[in-house]
Amino acid sequence: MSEPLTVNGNRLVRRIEELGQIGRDENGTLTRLAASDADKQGRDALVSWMKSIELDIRIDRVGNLFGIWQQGDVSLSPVMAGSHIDTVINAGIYDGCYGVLSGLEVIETLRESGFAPARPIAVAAFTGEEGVRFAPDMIGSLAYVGGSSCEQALATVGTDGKTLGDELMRIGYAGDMAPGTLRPHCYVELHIEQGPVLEHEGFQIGAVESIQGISWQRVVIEGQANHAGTTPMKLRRDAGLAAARIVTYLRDYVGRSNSPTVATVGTMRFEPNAINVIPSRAMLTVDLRDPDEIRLQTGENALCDFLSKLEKEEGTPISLERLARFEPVNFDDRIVALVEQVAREMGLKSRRIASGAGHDAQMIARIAPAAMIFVPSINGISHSPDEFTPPDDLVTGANVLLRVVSNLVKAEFN
Ligand code: HGY
Ligand code: MN
Ligand code: MN
Repeated sequence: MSEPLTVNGNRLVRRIEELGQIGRDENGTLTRLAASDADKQGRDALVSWMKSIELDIRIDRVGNLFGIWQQGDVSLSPVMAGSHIDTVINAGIYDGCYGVLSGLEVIETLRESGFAPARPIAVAAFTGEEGVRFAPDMIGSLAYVGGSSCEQALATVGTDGKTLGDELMRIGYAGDMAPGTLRPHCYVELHIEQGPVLEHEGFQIGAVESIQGISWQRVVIEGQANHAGTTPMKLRRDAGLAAARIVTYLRDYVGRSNSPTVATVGTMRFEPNAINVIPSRAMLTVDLRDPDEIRLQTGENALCDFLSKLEKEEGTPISLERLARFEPVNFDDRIVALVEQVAREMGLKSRRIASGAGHDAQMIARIAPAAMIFVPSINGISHSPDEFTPPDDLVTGANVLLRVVSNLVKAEFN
């Protein structure tokens, strides 16, 4: 019996590490924000790898990048594997990149093996999944599935005041294809878990069946600048104090709710940001997530009520701006079951798992059967330079993706 087909693990790991070097500063910090110069360099590297295996390269108007292996009946929609190659600030090298490069590796391996798929197979790198520079997160895949208009996405102003459209033009990745033109037959995203469950429980593969809901909001608090030494405490309108009360309120709220709800204040800025001036303004962001939509809404309402109380107590008018809002998503159980079956056939320990992190698959699930495959993250760490998954686990996950994709090429989803 011939050996089962496997990916070229060395080639995959080498490319992950090579891409992981693009976007490092003089201190070795890795940051490849959407539509930045570093993102351009990363995209250029990906395009050159796609060209080396003669993929049909397509770029849509919001910069979503596709490499299509035009095989079989090219009038049929492709089986698609993908993720993103933009990163957070001071990132690790696996989040997103692993799924894109594994999708490329699967196509390259199938092509080298003489496999003749009945339909095309595509690999996708979606624009701005992280949302750090241009909110919301998944801005590219959201436009791709029609969750926002193309114009809306391109007009989005980044944290540096530039628009996504101008920046994509500047880096040469403003394509002409309307987002969504290339619809997938089905979609599978291979990703690191970014959490502690698989490692802690000793599983090699996660068959991801759902993603929790996400709520991102920006809070602006108006106080009054005044002298830190002469202003009595009871006469202050201290935007900094109000901001601090929001952080502790969220921690207390989640603690009391006794639920899997999570809340994060990841950014906070004071004006004028001087040691001896009472902050006249505070800007912060709230990232609230919950697997249950009703509980997520309850959390948002509780925060809103607290802010109304807070602005009266502190005399600091507060405004709220929505940056992102995605409901929880359940993946296609046929593909989830296929991931489990493939893991079983390969003698791998797998479990079904929910994703705490958002992913492009959360958007693609709106237009096509979709699911995800997780591999363990060491110490559950991600969005950090300490993010790590051993090469053997990376290759194992890519071999699961290889078999899942090979099966999906024949699958009919009616
Ligand atoms: O924030 C997230 O969950 C994803 O990493 N963009
Ligand atoms: Mn990701
Ligand atoms: Mn991420």
